[in-house]
Amino acid sequence: MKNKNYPKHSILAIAILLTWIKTYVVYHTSFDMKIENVMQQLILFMNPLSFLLAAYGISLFFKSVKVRNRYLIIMSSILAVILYANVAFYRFFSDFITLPVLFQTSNFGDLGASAAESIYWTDVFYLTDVVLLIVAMKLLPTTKESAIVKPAIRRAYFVIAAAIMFLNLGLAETERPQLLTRSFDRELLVKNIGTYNYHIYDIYIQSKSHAQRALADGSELVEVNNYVRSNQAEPNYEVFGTAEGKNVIVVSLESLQTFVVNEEMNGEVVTPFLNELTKDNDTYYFPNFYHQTGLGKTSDSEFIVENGLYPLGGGAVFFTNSGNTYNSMTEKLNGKGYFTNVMHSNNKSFWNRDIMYNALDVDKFYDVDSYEVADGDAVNWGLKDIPFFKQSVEHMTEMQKPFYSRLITLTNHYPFHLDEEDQLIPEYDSNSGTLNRYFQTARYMDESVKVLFEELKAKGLYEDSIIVMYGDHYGISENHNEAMAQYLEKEITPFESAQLQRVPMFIHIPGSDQGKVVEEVSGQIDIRPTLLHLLGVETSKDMQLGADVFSKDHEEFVVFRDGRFVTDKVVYAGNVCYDKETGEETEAEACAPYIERAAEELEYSDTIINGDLLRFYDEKTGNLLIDEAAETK
Ligand code: GP9
Ligand code: MN
Repeated sequence: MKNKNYPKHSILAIAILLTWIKTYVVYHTSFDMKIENVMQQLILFMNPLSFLLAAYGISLFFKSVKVRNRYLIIMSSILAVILYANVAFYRFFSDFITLPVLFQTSNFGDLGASAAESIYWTDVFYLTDVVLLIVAMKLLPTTKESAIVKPAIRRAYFVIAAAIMFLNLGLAETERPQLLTRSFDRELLVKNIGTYNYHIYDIYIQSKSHAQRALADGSELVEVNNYVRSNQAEPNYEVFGTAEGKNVIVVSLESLQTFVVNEEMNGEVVTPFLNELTKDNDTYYFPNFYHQTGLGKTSDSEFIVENGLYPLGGGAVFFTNSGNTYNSMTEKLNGKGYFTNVMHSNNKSFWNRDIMYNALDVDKFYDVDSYEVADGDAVNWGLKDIPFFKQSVEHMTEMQKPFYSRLITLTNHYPFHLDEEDQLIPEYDSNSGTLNRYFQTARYMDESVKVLFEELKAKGLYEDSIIVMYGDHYGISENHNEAMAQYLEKEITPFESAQLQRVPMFIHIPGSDQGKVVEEVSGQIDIRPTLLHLLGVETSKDMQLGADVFSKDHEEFVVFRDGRFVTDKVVYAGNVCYDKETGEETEAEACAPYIERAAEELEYSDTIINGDLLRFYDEKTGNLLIDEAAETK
């Protein structure tokens, strides 16, 4: 055969094509990825390409044909192993590999046992591309000439690889905005940027937090500890322990904001059941309660509630710091003999929950696989809230008592679609379809909460439980300000935007007869100490930043993740100080003392998380586990 019929680098093209096609086939045959439209299919198809071009393209730097070929074979083998490792892992865990999982020794028991069962002899097919590549090398005529290409050509090659990568990222960004800043879900990442790029991204995120962790030696805790101890709020012993020994049911109300509670939309009551609760004898209702989440949305709210710390400013802490030591509310309740669990009918890797819940010490995660999703029972992001609550209560009947269950709802989620039979009120009539539908889904959420209460009563669980419910974060973003202004009949200033971050919070203690509307300005960060104190659990040694809302020491000062804050007198937003009463701009001095404190609080929280400092803290004794040298540093 004559050499010149073949371009010098046919073998490179063959290597790329083989692995590309194999990867795409594996996506479809070995992983269960939901592809919803042609665009997603296209992204899935193209996503291995940019990485393969770059990885195999390194061969263009080798002079010798032999070395180049060897490189291609080694690279193709490495990629085959990586992909196959994911396939085997997925068979058992229905998840893609992420670094912390490999470092979590507790997983290894499972891994070892499952490895054997997850491997079949037919798996040799995962090496098809490597084998074909070797065959192709044998068949193609070998050339004696140098394999090296002109730098200009090489440059052009890598420019094309980069261009494909940006095209891929661009398409992914239109399909799923903020994918890389927020992470969301491993499945979404793999679907959008591809397995290989996903691993690089994972290594980047994990090594960043590992580096920060390595730099910390615990000495930072001295200052943080002083701050936390000096802001400590003594429990109010009239309320302390009033729910001791009860089952704890904490419900995350997806995207529910306070502006719909006790309000109407075109004459329709939006949340009739919750409205009743606000006046109920057994319910504390908090109308001036704010969410404090960042990019991690629902997961951030979970993080706050569990740890009494702020989430991180960049990225979802559930992803970036899932390997940390925490002293979660779950861990404390485990210590009190509770069976702790989370119930959420979604893919378990969403928000990295499956990994993070290990760090939070959750006994069991009832994910989508614990639910039956019958035809017509799913909308938006998954199982509708009513069947979700029904099945969750069913699970509760079988739980060891007392239990602590966190239930995460899903139906009232952007883009707020509902099946016709679930639309209990008409849409609103603004120029924002999102806001228009929001009232309907909020109404559905209200109905579902009513069902939750009914089911708990029917199953005899109600009397022995305390039910805490909170809105996880806003549902209507500032993109809908115009429509929002129409509904509220006022202009949406930065002051109003901050006030729209109010989410409802309810603490319902059956038979308590203590219910009232608590006007105190408070936030999600206060839930942990408040709830633990109601359960009669001390928190005086805990490294948490919130305070018990029933305590006389509770300060009316809520810091948002982005530095805005609210007190009983002022709202600080858009670098402007507003009078809380009038919403008018007021003199800067009124906010000045708090600006620094808000920054300080966020910084202390970040320091704890980034440095993984709770590993240097003994929450039983309150001792700092650091040597004196570090302490005086
Ligand atoms: C996903 C659900 C919604 O499992 O919790 O997440 P969100 O988008 O609201 O953060
Ligand atoms: Mn949410």
